[in-house]
Amino acid sequence: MFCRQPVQWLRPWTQLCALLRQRVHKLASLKEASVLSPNKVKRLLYPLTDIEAYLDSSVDRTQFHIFHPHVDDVLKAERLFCPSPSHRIDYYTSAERMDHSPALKQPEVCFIGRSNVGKSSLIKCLFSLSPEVEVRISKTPGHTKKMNFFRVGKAFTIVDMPGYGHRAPKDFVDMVEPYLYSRKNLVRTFLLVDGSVGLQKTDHIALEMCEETRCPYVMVVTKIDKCGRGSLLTNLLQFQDVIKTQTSSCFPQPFLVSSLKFSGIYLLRCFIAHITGNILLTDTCQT
Ligand SMILES: Nc1nc2c(ncn2[C@@H]2O[C@H](COP(=O)(O)OP(=O)(O)OP(=O)(O)O)[C@@H](O)[C@H]2O)c(=O)[nH]1
Ligand SMILES: [Mg+2]
Repeated sequence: MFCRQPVQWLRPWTQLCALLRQRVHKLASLKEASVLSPNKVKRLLYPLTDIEAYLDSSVDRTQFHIFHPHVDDVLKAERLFCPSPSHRIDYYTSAERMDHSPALKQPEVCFIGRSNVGKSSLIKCLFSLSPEVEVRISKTPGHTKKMNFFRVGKAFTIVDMPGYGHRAPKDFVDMVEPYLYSRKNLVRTFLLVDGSVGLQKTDHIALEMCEETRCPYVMVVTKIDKCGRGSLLTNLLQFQDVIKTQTSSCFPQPFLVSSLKFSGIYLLRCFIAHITGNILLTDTCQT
C-alpha cells in the first residue's frame, strides 16, 4: 500500500506521455526517422546536400558545411526538445513591448521574418516532440501580434516574433528593434526568408537592421518543399551572395528547412542546442 502510492501518483503523467507520444509525428524525431532509408535520413538531416550536386562546379561549397555535426550530436540535441517532469517545455508569456519582456536568465534565440514566412510553423516543428505546446500558425499574414516566449526547461528560451511587411502590427518596429538592440541574453537571431520567393525589399531592410545591431544572426530558408529545385538553387545563390557581400554578422551558412516535411529540423535543433551552450560537439565545426 505504502509503496504503491507514488506509482499511482505518477500514473496520470505516464498516461499523458503515452497519449502525447501517439500525437507525435513520425518524423518529429531523428531517432524514429532512422528506420527510413539512409538516403532519406541524410536528406532530412542535411537538405543542402540534396541539391548541392546540381550546383555549378565554380560555386564555393565550403560555406554550406560549416555546421555539419555528427549524428550523435544531433541525437544529443534532440533530447533537449523532449519534455519530462524535470524539463518542461512550455509557452511562458507574451509581450507587446521590450519593457514588458520577461526577465529571463537562460540564453535566448528569436525568430524574425516577413509575415507568413513560416516563423511560428518552424517553432511548432522544432517543438514537435512536445505537441502540447501551443504555437499558433495561420494562413493569414500578420497572425502573430506579440513577442511570444517559449521556455525549454532551464536550457534556453525561443521567441516567436510578429512578422514585418504585409499586415505587420503597427508597432512592429517599436517592439522588435529595442528587443534586438537591448536583450542581454539574446544569443542568436534567426532571420527567416522564403526559399520560394527569394529576398524581398522588406527582407533587405531586416538584414540592414540585423547588421546595425551587430548581434550574430543566421539566415533560415523556409518552405523548401514548395519550390522546384531550379528556383531553390537560384534563390540560394542569391542568399549566399548577399551574405558574402553585404553582411558581417550573418553566419555564412544558410539553413534550409521545411516545417511541412521536417527537412532541416534536426540540424537546426542541434545548432540551437550548441549556440545556447547546451551541448558540446564531438566533431570540430565552427559557429
Ligand atoms: N508548404 C509549406 N508551408 C508552410 C511551411 N511553413 C509554414 N507554412 C505555411 O505558411 C503559412 C504561414 O505560416 P506561419 O508559421 O503562421 O507564418 P508566420 O511567419 O508565423 O506568420 P505571421 O505570424 O503572420 O508573421 C501557414 O499557412 C503555414 O501552413 C513549410 O515549410 N512548407
Ligand atoms: Mg507567426
